[in-house]
Amino acid sequence: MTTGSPQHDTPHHAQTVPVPAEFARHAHIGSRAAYDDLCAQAQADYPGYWAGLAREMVSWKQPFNQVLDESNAPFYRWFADGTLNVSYNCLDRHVEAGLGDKTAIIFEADDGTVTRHSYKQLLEKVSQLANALKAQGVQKGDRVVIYLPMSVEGVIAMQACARIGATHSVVFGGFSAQSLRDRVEDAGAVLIITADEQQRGGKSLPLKAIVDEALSLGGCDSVRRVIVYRRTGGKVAFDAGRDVWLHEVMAAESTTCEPEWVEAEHPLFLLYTSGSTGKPKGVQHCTGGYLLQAALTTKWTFDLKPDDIFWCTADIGWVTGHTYVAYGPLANGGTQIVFEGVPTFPDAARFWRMIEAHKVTIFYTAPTAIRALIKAAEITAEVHPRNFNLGSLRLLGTVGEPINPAAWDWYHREIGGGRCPIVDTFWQTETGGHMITPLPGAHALTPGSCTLPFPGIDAAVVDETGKEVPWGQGGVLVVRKPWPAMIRTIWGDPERFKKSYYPADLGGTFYLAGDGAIRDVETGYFTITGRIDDVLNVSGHRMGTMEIESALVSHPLVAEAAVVGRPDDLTGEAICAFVVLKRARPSGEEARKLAAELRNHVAQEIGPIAKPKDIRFGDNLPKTRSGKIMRRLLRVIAKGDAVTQDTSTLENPAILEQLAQAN
Ligand code: 6R9
Repeated sequence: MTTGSPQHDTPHHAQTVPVPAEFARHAHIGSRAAYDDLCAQAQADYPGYWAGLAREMVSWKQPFNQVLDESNAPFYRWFADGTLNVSYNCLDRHVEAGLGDKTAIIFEADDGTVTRHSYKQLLEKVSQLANALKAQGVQKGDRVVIYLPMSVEGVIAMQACARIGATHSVVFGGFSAQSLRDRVEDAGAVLIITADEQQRGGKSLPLKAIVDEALSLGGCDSVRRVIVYRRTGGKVAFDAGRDVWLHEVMAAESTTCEPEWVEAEHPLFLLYTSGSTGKPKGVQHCTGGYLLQAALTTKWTFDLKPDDIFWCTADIGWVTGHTYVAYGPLANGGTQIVFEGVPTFPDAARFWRMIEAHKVTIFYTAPTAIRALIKAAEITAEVHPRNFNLGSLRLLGTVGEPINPAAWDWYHREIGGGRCPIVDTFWQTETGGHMITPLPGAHALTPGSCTLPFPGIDAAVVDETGKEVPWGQGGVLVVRKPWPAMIRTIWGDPERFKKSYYPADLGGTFYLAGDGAIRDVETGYFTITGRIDDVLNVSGHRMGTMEIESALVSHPLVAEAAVVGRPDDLTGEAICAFVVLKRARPSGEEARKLAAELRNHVAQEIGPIAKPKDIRFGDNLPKTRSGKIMRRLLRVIAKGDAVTQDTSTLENPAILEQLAQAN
């Protein structure tokens, strides 16, 4: 194990930013004492603490009596004898409470068109699609793959699945046909919901055609239907025996649909994410515990109030778009923005213009977006946020990767006007919701630190044997107690779940997050130092190095490939690939051409997000005498640094010089 993201600069603790008194006065959790009290409650009676919140935040059909079942650890069960429906909790109960006309979603399309859906309208559409799914033969427990752009329809599709107890698996629209096929096959999906095209940054990109290609690759016999949302009206091929239009199947259905009451442990969704081995993992989430934490973290971390306009910029293809677009804000009866486009179209002021236009109060985005917009504002004065009235904002958030203090300062000053707290939320696909994060009314902030665990989360920094290390000393991040929204298993591979997250060398009862961390000597605040496994974080997207290596070696000319990350000012980490060809090492123009071809090949195999930024060719890779690739040396070379480490175990030291040369 190695610790430390290369790109992370140390938080400057001298610059602690206190909680603004005005913010604390109105906050749900309004002081450090209130936070400490919640932690003490969880400490004193762990199941009782979560049970109380589960009764307060979630409407149950059949109330639960069992809270936490640890009998088959680490396959923990929460609230197992209770039944509920997520869509009922997100929609019906607000309509029943008289909030039917409240705006649930303000949608802004790529071209700037704005549409609104009230809770009542959303409920009617979700019910229609739920009925349509049933009419197509989808049953409780069936898997439905959703391959849609950011859209109200995407949220409706997820909610409709939840309404009938179908398990959705959203695949990000940037994934290739091959990646889509792998996920459809692994999930055994019976139906796919897609769109004709997606519209982003003024360009339309095919989705239906990619679905067609994915299904033609074979292995997807489980798929009986494809429902197509007409987004652009672009021409698509239609298989009369398999494909149907979304608007047609919805129009045929009633606007009411009795929710399917499911057990708390019923799988709500699968979401595929990269691990340190080649095959993506289908992270399985449940219904009750997940909903509890989606609702609770949205309320406490974002201090969400009825009048807020909440905007999380994440795509529904990632976990952030699940918990903080599709579920958390709706579970709280909030009003949120759903945005189809990209931050740089028609120009890099899009976010700031939208915040002004919609009077956004809470804004949640990724450090990579902030860094890109800082750069754009430095180059072009017109897109600088100072040109816009961002006075509606009261809270900012970040997620996905460590935020470097310089970007934090800019975000705080230029976007937050120095008055808005920033919640730097650490969590993962597997955790379901925020794990370590400031509560904005309770915690003074340190740029670059995600501060302290969410009340009830037992996070710790330990050494390789599971022993807690003193504050100020780096180690691996673990969670010592199960929590309600945690991953239940890896779909179809319980052994891999156990091995990946509950390794025996840590005692078998600690959840291993896969990140390194260090706690501040004085405050105990956590700083995440980056992944300790072979997972890269590029623009906040998780990419397994092995996945990219397999994609590279599937090219007929490639004999061997090793992929490492190197620090990048904009994307956090950049993908750097070292490649050995089945023929002589190319140079000059030929090398540049081949590198371009390999990049496209990776985009074909996985998706454009996995394209290596840098490809270098060698006659061989640096290996130990026993044949292990020495990635630690490749990381040094990728960075452009001189190798000062001990290379005595290296079989072929001369290769280092060759690989240090860029094409
Ligand atoms: C929600 C999400 C998870 C990985 C995680 C870590 C990194 C996420 C972070 C952060 C530092 C933060 N990460 N939030 N690192 N500070 N606030 O991003 O899920 O896509 O599964 O990625 O992202 O490395 O392990 P996911």
